[in-house]
Amino acid sequence: MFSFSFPLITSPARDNDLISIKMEKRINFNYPVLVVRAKDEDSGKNALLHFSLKSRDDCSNGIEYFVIDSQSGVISTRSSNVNNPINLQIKYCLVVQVCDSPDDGLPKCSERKIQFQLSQDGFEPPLWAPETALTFQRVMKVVELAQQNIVIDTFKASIANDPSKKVIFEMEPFNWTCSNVALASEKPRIPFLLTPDENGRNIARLVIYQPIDADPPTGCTRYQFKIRAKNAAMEALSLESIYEIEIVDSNDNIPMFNVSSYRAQIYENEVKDNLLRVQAEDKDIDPKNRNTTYFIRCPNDGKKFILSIK
Ligand SMILES: [Ca+2]
Ligand SMILES: [Ca+2]
Ligand SMILES: [Ca+2]
Repeated sequence: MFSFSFPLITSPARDNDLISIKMEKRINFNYPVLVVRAKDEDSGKNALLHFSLKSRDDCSNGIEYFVIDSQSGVISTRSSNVNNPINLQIKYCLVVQVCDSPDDGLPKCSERKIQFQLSQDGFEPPLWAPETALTFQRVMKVVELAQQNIVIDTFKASIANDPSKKVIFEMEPFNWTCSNVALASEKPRIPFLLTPDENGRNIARLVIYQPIDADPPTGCTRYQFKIRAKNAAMEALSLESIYEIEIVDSNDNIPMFNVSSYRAQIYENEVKDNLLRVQAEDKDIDPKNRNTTYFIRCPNDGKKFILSIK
């Protein structure tokens, strides 16, 4: 028995139609999206059809994400794509080839170019609430001695404005200005924490959970974070914005003399310029918090000594 007829793909019936496929549940791996049907006028083995996917220059972006069952013609998402999820914004293109399996000679084949797009309600990245979007446009100023456990900002996001769809929030420091240069490449101690809402709403709060230090040797004056909102149903559907915090210096350091006591000698009745030089340092970073003035505290002897600032 010879193979006379070419197999014919009957569904989809035409090339290039854009097929819209609605997903019933979350897009995962091994999820069937489409069935390709074909017929062959021959009988027996000559009508036994095999489906496969082909990569073609004009239509290749789907092959990474989908597989076809050679017998049933079912196209499903690839099982290895956990980290490479299907994107609902993209039109995928696949070239399906169907071949018969003749006893003699080469198989007869035909092809169909299939374009499709997947959609599912709620299967989108989250969106920031308008008031949250605004918080990313400014620099948040936090005072160094700010109280712990206070909320410094609130982030709110939702998926297609549907509060029943869950959003997960994350914070990742990626840039900072700290006085210890050795720490420049190393992540400093971050005194902030992003906490989820106790009632499960799609809100996260940025709180101060450790004392903040702006001063040397280890303090930091600026932090930049990536604030990320992820669709809990598929975390790869995420939204990311940059949030910046500037620390405003507080006067939390007293000036310190660089030695614990000073000693000078002077002869009786001698008058001397530059009897002793003292120096104190203040670790605060804001000049107005480190501005140091000197006094002589002992009032009787003080009349005999004059302090000059140089
Ligand atoms: Ca400090
Ligand atoms: Ca000070
Ligand atoms: Ca300070």
